[in-house]
Amino acid sequence: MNSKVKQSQAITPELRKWIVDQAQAGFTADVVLKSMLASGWDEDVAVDAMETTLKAHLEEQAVKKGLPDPVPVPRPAIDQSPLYLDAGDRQVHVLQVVANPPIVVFGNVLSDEECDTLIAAARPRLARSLTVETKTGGEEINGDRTSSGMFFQRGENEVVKALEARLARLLNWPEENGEGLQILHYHPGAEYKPHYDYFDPNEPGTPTILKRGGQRVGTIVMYLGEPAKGGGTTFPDIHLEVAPKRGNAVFFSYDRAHPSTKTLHGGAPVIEGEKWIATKWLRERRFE
Ligand code: PD2
Ligand code: ZN
Repeated sequence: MNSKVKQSQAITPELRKWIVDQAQAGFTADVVLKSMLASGWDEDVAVDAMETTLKAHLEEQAVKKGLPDPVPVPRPAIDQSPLYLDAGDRQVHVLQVVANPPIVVFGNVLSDEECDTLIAAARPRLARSLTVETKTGGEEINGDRTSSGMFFQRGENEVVKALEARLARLLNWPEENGEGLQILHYHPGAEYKPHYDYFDPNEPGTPTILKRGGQRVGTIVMYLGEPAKGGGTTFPDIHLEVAPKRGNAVFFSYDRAHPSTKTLHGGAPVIEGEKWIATKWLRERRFE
């Protein structure tokens, strides 16, 4: 058969469906191929159609099987591309939006005074950062995170209270679903290697962690103190780096605990100066 005829034998969705149906009915590749040849298909085209169709189908099935169901996530009201959002006691600026993964960079989330107050209250309570250890459900020092940090209790002081109410309104997510605010301090050389903020469903400690509030479904990282160089928040899957500008914040959400959310992110090494952030992680349900 010449190449002109081959070109006319397009692999249509109907043909793909027929091939998958035959395979599911238990016919071997040989039988399906013979059947295609008998109805006039060129052998090369038929073999190629079968290979690509069945491979794509198997991948689709694997992805479907491995993916947890999506859950509702916090959503700032940005459908109509507003420049500003009313966060109750403050007009927050919408600086940049990414659709997939859902990322919003905000400006004017905190005043300079609020940033200073949070840093001053956190400084005497800093300790080398721990991360939740999903193998056991406990906490451990993590070599991927060379910052030091502390947690505020929810509503612990007036600035924390005001900020938590502001974030709940900005992100349309109940205050009670938020973990306590975490403050992190990075010196030059300190970084937070790329990671996902959700708890890995395959780790044995995760079911224990999830009993309190369910999965994390969103993160907002707020910049309290800006380094002169380095220290951006990076999203390697989409080659994005958010500048750690004081008073600004980056928000992102993940509707399933899976890398397909493309929410891998990290804190790039600080090169010069100091970086201070406040992170609020948002859970599916009340976090008590
Ligand atoms: O400091 C950051 O930019 C950063 C990067 C990745 C913070 C977090 N993750 C976090 O607090 O989860
Ligand atoms: Zn993170």
